Amino acid sequence: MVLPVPLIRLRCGVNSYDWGKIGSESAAARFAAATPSDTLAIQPDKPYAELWMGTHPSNPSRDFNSGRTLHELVEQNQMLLAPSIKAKYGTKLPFLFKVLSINKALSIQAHPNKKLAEQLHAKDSKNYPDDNHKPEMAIAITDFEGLCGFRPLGEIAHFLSSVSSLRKLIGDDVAEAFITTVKSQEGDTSTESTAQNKKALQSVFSALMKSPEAEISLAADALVSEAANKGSEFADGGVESTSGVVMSELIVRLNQQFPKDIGLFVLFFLNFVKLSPGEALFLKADDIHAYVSGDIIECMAASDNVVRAGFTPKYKDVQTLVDLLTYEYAPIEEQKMSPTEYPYVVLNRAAYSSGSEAILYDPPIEEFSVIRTILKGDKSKATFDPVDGPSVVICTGGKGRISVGPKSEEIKEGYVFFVGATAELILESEGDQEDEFTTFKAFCEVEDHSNGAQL
Ligand code: 9C2
Ligand code: ZN
Repeated sequence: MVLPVPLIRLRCGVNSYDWGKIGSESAAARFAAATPSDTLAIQPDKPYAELWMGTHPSNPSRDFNSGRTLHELVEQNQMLLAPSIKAKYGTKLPFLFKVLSINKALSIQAHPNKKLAEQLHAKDSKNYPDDNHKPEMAIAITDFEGLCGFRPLGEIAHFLSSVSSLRKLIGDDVAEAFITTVKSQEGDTSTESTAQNKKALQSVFSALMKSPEAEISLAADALVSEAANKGSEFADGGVESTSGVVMSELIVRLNQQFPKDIGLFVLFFLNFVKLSPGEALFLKADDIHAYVSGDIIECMAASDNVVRAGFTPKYKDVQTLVDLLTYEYAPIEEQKMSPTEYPYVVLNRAAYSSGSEAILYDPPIEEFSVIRTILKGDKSKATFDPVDGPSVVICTGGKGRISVGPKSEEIKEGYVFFVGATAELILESEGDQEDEFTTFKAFCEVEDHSNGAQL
């Protein structure tokens, strides 16, 4: 029997969460609309949040030609996944690949680890649809802002001392106890000291999150006027790591999106981060975060479990969130990724001379890695060594051709392709000197793909 060439153009669905960018402003919507479908005509007033690429049942991708789901295809031709992937993850993609277009803040959230995901799913499958963990990686494709991980504790202590509405909401005693602990542990990096700090952080953060609704509302009014009146003098000028944003402006902006929300106070606890296109963050299970603006590529283990506690009209589960967090704290630099040149690709002469590149984002988990390839000018070509697992490729700009063996197709902004295991993939740019044909390729291999041991 002759097997079909494992290059399948996909049609992918976009969802309409409240926080998505509106109409054609949304890259997620534009990318989805690049592939003709009976069901998607972009409406100018509607938010479009996330394009999903994968086999997750909530929004499954389909073969553009036959209309069959990718899940059906890989179930019926399991060689598309590779035996090692099937043995570990079953007959579905281990990862879910997305494009997010963020107009207003996503919920303050964390994703449960595997064990907790199993428990939550067994208890409440409506709100926790998967029994899987969801470590995730975000790569900016436009300028991006987000909140990510707990700040260094000295910064939180600074805000507790200098922002009167925050201190009042939390209570003087709790705030003072935290400040005293942090000061007494200063400079001590021993395990015991870190454990004490984490405990103090948990107490103060839980106290905040469990504040009664009426008190939050009053304190938020006070906070917003404090911010508006003091401007750049707010919080005694803030802290160094927040220099990329004026805290008072952020508070006023987010209050317009979510008036009187508890999330306004969570800002004092989380690192604020700006990413330029190509910069990336990795969030392991149980890391707190909330994205604020921009367009990103997201890749995650195949799961849609989100524990939310603020900035959202969706279901909140504050107790679960405060219980699951690990209360690790660190400067944001520690959560940023350092992509490296991808070694298992051959660039042709045109690609080399035009400064084209393929870089690898390789998080410390097995379910996925992502390669960003930028091919500049005309006829720049990248030939990727086969990987022993499935890949999904999306083009976010420019145009060119994508080929596997004898099959070669046009690819341009928004086009998405599935590439089966062990296929040699070729990308080639078409265009003018200044054009950049940009693709992101998510893939999974069970063995270590970062040092090439099995290749
Ligand atoms: O889909 C988000 C969606 O949880 N990003 O945000 O709608 O729950 O606020 P809401 C999820 C996305 O993949 C994500 O986890 N950090
Ligand atoms: Zn998330």
